Amino acid sequence: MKRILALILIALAEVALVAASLFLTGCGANNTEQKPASASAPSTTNSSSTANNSSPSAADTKASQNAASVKETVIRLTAKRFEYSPSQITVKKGTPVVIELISKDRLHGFNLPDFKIRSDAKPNEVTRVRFVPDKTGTFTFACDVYCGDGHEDMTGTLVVTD
Ligand SMILES: [Cu+2]
Repeated sequence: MKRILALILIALAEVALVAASLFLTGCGANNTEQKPASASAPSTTNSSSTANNSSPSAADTKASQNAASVKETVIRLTAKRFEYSPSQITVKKGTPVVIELISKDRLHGFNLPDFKIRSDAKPNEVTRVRFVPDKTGTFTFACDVYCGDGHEDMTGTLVVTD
């Protein structure tokens, strides 16, 4: 009878071991389930590949930005005592304008109060001013850095057309 009890105990111990090993492999199975979850990291690389798909569209927006920069009106405006060249600029309403300011002699200013634009015009250095004219008309820009006798006459005209 003692042998039978011992066998039963051994059997129980084996069952417990099997149950424990099942539990452990169950945990292992959980781990391997987590690895497929980390294998869903490839799915995040899929989503990053969709991010790659969106980066071509970002390249598209860059292209459209390039197209927008093509639509920009770029004007080189030279300042010198006591005039701007050209003295009259004509741009289109709604089209971005980039004015590239440069001085031929000393520091001047570029002040376009109707569009709340002002900038320095420095010698040997291009200063860019960008704005979008949102109204039509004829507007005056002027030097706002005192540059000598005649500074007050240093003005130009911006014409914005439809
Ligand atoms: Cu001036």
